[in-house]
Amino acid sequence: MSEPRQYLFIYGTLKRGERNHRLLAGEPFVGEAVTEPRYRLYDCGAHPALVEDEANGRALRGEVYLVGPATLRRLDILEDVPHRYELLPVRLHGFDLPVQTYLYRQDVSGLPECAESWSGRK
Ligand code: PCA
Repeated sequence: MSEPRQYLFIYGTLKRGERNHRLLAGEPFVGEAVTEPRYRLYDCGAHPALVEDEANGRALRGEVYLVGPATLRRLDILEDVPHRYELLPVRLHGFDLPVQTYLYRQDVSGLPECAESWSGRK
């Protein structure tokens, strides 16, 4: 049996118009999405970092794709899973199916915070 496709919420360099978007070529775009207000987004310069903050989080904007296993394997390498990011469930507003995102696993102290979304086109 072939591995199933998975819903993936992306919020950084994988978005449309950003530098790694080509890695999602051919994967179905599901729609724009907003997280539940339980996360925070920081700017590492070349890429953003999404972390959990259940008590004081914000609603963050991104895009959802239905991604196949071969693409997910390539993305895991790009995102240096499990050292820099880890693929974990994320809660999106009004989206009740299981969806994952690349949560940042490193220290964000001292990084500037993004309000609700990140752009690499500074
Ligand atoms: N790439 C992934 C995680 C952060 C990044 O820059 C994304 O776009 O969601």
